[in-house]
Amino acid sequence: MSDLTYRLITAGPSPYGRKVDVVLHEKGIAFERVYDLPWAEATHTRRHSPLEQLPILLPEKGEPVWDSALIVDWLEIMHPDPPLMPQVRDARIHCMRRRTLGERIMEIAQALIFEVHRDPPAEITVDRLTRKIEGGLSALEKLYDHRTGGKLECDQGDIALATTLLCWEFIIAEGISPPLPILTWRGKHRAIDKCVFKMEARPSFMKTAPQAMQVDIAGEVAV
Ligand SMILES: N[C@@H](CCC(=O)N[C@@H](CS)C(=O)NCC(=O)O)C(=O)O
Repeated sequence: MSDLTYRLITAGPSPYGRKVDVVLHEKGIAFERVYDLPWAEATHTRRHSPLEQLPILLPEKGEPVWDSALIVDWLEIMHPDPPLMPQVRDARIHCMRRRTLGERIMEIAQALIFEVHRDPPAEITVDRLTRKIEGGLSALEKLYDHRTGGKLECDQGDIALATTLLCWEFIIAEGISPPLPILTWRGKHRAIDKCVFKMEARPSFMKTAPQAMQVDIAGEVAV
């Protein structure tokens, strides 16, 4: 355990927040979670992030760190042990590719869900976004077929992929997203399934299951 303490501004269902939460757990870093809602009047997010987005990591001393990818990189520099990024060049690049795909398909899925909620959705946009996710998943399947993660049991690529896919499962179960075929991934990609199956059994994933948030009229949140 490190003796530095942190606050993590996050939201119960946020896959980006969960990614950081998992990294903090994997590295054994003490922290306190603060739940927030970025678009509420009383939000804390606006005070700490120029992008008005969570997650935000607040170190005891020093500047807030915002954006999940930057937070994960920052934590890797500040708390290198245990490493979540391979040291050896090829394994490192492999991990960076997997992490980028895992993160981007989450963002594209978010755009797709917004689009299908529009009345009426633009079919051309839905098709394009669906194709991008399909492309991302097949690229990930190929990479996972030849995963060269070095000696690490769990790396940043695995965490990005699993937090994204488990988020899709959660938001479909909660009725936040319709069960779009492209987002119902389980059982369709052998190597991806294997990775997520392994990740969700880790204590860091078991302790950070996504949660629905209740929002009160003043925009304050409780879990
Ligand atoms: N690229 C950002 C995306 C974060 C993000 O989209 N967070 C959502 C909550 S899950 C948010 O704060 N949305 C409010 C907004 O975009 O204004 C990251 O990885 O941290």
